[in-house]
Amino acid sequence: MKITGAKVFIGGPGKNYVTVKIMTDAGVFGLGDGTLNSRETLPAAYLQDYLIPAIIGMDPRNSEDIWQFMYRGAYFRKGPIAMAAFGAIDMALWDIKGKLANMPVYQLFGGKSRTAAMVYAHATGADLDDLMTSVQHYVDQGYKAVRVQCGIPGMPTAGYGVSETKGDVANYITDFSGIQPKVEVWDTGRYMRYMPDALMQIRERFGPELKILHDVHHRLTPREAAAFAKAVEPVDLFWLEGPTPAEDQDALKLLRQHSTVPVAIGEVFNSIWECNKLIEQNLIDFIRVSVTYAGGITHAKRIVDLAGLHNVRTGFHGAPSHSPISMAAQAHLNVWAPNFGIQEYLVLGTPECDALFPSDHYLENGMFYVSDAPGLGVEFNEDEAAQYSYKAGSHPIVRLEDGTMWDY
Ligand code: CS2
Ligand code: MG
Repeated sequence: MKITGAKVFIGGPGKNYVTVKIMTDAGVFGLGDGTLNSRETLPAAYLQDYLIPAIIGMDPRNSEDIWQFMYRGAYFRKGPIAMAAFGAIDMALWDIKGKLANMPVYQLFGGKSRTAAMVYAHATGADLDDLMTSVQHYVDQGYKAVRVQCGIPGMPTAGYGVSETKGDVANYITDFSGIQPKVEVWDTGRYMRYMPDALMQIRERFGPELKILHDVHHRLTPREAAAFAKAVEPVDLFWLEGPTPAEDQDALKLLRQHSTVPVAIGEVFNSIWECNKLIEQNLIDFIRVSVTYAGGITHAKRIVDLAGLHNVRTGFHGAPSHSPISMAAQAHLNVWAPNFGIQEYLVLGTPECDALFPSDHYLENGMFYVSDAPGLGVEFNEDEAAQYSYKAGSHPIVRLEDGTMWDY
């Protein structure tokens, strides 16, 4: 059996999804996602210029060897662009494998460990009142877990994960009005003084059962993160995400010495080499990688297995930039992984998105149910795709009040 060709599409309803379709001489094809938010043309070029020409003629069933070929064969390894491109090919090969076996992909991992995967949604508010309304909206829909972010009084701009406009939960990250990034201004002191009490008010309003998550987005130093974690301990968070800059695997040691707050990190990691110490030294409780920019199912599954050995659970990234294909690949891992934790799920099921990517996967009462169709269980309607193309956009940046660049 041979790979005969592959195509790359960029676009989608309000999105720049990078979708790969791999064709074979057996008539079976596979779909993968290589979307790297606000840098989408780069994995697409890696795919078109280097990977696709090289894999034509290979046996698509040898997905492990093809992964090693892409990774080891590149000589210069890792990085989000390359790993997103590998991820797209790898997902498509697992899709093909499942279709050949006439089984949903989760069966190839070892079957179901649970009936469905708990997901969390993003509640956001320009202020705390607005945030409470947003949390209530998700609770009313049956969500068991909600991430909460709100505007900080006196902060020069809205702050991470917060819309400037009251009640707008949909699009606060990618800005398609141009390539020049919008600048947000950050003030650590105001955040640290305000947020612990705001989180406590949410806990008091919604009671002990709601799983409350909060994302710091890598903005605190190790000492500040330790102090913040101590301050939010009484809130009983499900997790505190990305308290420190992600590159430094030792940065969480201080926090661990001072607090028992569950820590999640990893949406910006693209390989096991960025989180192996964190996992092995028990510096985290949840690993946040995604199958898209952590090299696909083959590599993400290695991370999940390492995490499982050290009692670290999964919490795959599922920001709005992920396409339904990567969410499906993660859904198959979620339903199988013995150490599943939670899934971030924000691929809002708009009619346009469903028309482009028809599938039987579904969300009900805050739980994601995986499709039993062979492969990943997502179709790609190329007639629909014809109306979309790449739109240049930008990702905001963060500066301090004196102009210093900071972590977004
Ligand atoms: C966020 C992301 O989902 C999350 O937890 O941290 O929304 C992140 O801001 C975006 O993926 C950045 O592109
Ligand atoms: Mg995050």
